[in-house]
Amino acid sequence: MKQKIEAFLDLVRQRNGHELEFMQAVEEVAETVIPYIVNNDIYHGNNILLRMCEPERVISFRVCWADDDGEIQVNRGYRIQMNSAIGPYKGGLRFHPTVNMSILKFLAFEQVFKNSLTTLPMGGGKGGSDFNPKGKSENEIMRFCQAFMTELCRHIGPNTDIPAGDIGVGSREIGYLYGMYKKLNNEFTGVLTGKGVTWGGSLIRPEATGYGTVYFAQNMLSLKKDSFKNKNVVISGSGNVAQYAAEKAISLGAKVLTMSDSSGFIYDSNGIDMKKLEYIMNLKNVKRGRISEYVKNYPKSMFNKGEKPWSTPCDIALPCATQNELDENDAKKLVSNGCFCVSEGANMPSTKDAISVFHKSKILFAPGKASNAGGVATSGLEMTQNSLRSHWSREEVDEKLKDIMLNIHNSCIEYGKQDDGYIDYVKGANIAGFVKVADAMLAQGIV
Ligand code: NDP
Ligand code: 2IT
Repeated sequence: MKQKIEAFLDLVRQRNGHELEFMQAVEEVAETVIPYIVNNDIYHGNNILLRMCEPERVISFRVCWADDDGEIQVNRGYRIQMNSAIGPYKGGLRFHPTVNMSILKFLAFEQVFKNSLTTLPMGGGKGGSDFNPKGKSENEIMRFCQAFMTELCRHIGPNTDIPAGDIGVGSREIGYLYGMYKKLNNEFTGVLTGKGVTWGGSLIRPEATGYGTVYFAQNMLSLKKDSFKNKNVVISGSGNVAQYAAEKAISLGAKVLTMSDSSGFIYDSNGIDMKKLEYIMNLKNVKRGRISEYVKNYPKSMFNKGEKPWSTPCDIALPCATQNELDENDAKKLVSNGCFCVSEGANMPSTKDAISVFHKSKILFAPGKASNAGGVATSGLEMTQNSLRSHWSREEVDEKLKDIMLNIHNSCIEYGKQDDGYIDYVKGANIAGFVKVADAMLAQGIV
């Protein structure tokens, strides 16, 4: 089996060896899915996984815009249309200086499996730009979004490819992107998700990724007859996903001890309560400030410059910032300090070696493609509401989100339960995500 996996990875490496994040995502899937393919005749010999590793289409384009000083700036824009076997391409846009082909291909690849897990008819895609929104004026953000959309608009559409937010792209950016799409195409359609509620957005979409990450953790905990009540929770990030993961954890009776950004983490031994979280939301979403400012307002807390929160003793860890933010040593620290449940809000935040530590320690570990799928699932619900030209209540959407997260959890158990009863959620998510896409690809022939 090892040889088969290596032979497959060698083939993918020949084309993509320089794309480290993409190869990391492919390796994890290959190691769990190839043994399944080998034992299932209908998939064997059809090179389905190899086909899934090659994007159906990659679009790369120039984005020119003028900054507030009149200087002309040049950025690079991308859209990876990875797989459309089960629905139109669907996935977020990331604006961050580190964005490159490898990062977007890893995200698009993960998205294919994630979207399949949601049970909704969505293919996988991802896009973005190396544009850095930090320190830009409101007008610069708007002009960049407009310039980006003047090219992207030719490649997307409500039945073709439906982008949404990701790092650096929130409701403000979706607004500017949508406005430009509408102007260029002269149509009001559900071409983007994460829209404002007064113009086609869904209630709960902003909350959905963070809430879903906590719902997934709740499902894992319930197997051990446990819950969030009185648990110490460590969270990384302080953006969209981290904020609503914190809100849900607090509302379930947990004590949230940390949040972070790329400059360091804050530790509040008394717990970040709803009022303090409101301060963080205002700081990050309105003032666009740094998490270090928290300690000025709450002097009993601490800011740990340049550090990650994983050495903080806790019961539950929710990595909600970015890829590869939690390595082997971090995982060892978490486990030795008593952490027994990790639910990923970010995409691929744990390195391969970190996941090995979690698996060897037999703690509850949920990979992002399962546990953060609530965001894209609620995007799928936004698409449905747009098609129906209707609008569901908060309660209705939240119930559907809870149901979807429970379904994903059950799929992981179906394909990931080991002989000793331990649930390998990585294996479960990868195989369950693969099966639906593979069946559709087989039915649709060699295209
Ligand atoms: P935001 O832009 O709202 O927030 C990102 C947060 O992560 C910020 O606190 C940011 O800090 C921090 N961060 C970003 N890059 C780094 C880095 N290199 N090192 C340390 N911290 C970093 O993004 P989201 O909350 O939307 O996304 C967070 C994660 O969740 C990403 O992995 C994303 O792909 C994933 N995700 C998002 C979904 C969504 O619906 N938004 C859905 C599913 C997954 P700083 O401000 O300093 O950059
Ligand atoms: O990684 C993700 O799932 C997202 N950024 C959300 C994608 C979406 O289309 O809502």
